[in-house]
Amino acid sequence: MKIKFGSYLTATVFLIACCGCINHDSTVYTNPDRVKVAFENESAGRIFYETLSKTSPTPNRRESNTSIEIPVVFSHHSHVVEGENVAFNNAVKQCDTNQDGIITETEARIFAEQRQKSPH
Ligand SMILES: [Ca+2]
Repeated sequence: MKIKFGSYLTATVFLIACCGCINHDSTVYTNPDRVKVAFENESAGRIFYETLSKTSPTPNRRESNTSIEIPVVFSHHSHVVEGENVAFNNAVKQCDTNQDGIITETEARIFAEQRQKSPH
C-alpha cells in the first residue's frame, strides 16, 4: 500500500510540475506592401479613398486570436494584428472588378454603393 500511495504522489507531483510545461504565446503583425493601383481620374481616386476611410475596419476588428491547448501538457496562443495595408489591398481587390490595376470611376461608384450596403 505504501508503494501505491508513493506512485500516486509521484504522478501527482509530476503532473503539477508539468502544468504549463510547454507554453507558447506569439503576436504576429502582418502588413504586406500595398498593391499597385491607378485611378482612371481624380474622381475615381477620391470616391475610392473616401469610401475606404469611412468603411475601413477599426484596429480592434483587424485582430484575431487563436488558442490551441492540450490540458496540462501544451498551450499555444497566437495573436494576429493586421496593418492598414491589408484593408487597402482588400478594398482594391473588391473595387477593381476586372483586376486590370486601374480603378475606373464606375468601379469606384459601385464599390462605394457596395460598402454602404455592407461596410465590411
Ligand atoms: Ca479595373
